[in-house]
Amino acid sequence: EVRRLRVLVDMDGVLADFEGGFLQKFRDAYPEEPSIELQDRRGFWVSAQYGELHPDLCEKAISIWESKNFFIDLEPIPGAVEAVKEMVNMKDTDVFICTSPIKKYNYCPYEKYAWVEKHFGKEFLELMVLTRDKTLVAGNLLIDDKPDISGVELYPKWEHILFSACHNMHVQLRPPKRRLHSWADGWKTLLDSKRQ
Ligand code: UMP
Repeated sequence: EVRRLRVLVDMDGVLADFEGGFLQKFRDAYPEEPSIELQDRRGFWVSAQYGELHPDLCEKAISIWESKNFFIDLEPIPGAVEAVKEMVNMKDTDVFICTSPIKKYNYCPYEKYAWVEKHFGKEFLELMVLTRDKTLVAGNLLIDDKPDISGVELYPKWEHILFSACHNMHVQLRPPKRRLHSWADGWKTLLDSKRQ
């Protein structure tokens, strides 16, 4: 008898380059406004850091990801598509794509499905989990670039692996919390460490 490993993989910042796509579209939409280089990003919330630059910029930042074609146009994170396609085919492994849509729902949820179909294929739509509360989802691992993941379930089933992103590079992890530095980092070893 083998226990299967269930891996939850976040989308924005882990599979899809939200930060890069945002910066490009923000600069195109607001060429006169200041923007934040990726190396200067701090904190998960883009809108909060732009809001600190100037109060008007919070709303302007939000307008970018609320626009049609923002999510579908995101580039994949390097190595992400290859890694997840390989992970899905691994023995005794179940993979789900676990993502929180924004509340302005006219484009985002649709485009998240369309993005997965575009980069992975129709079969992968079966793996989609859209939720604003990832603590409700049971899995062994959650690979996510958001440093603090909380919700109504105080004891989520998963171990959160922090996927490195421009905004979390400087976050000091409290042991035993672990990072995956990129898709070139040892994700297979990480999965094996959770098998028994
Ligand atoms: N998001 C915001 N504000 C920000 C940055 C991101 O609402 O400043 C949204 C975009 C994504 C979601 O839909 O948050 C990220 O969700 P997860 O990566 O936690 O799934």
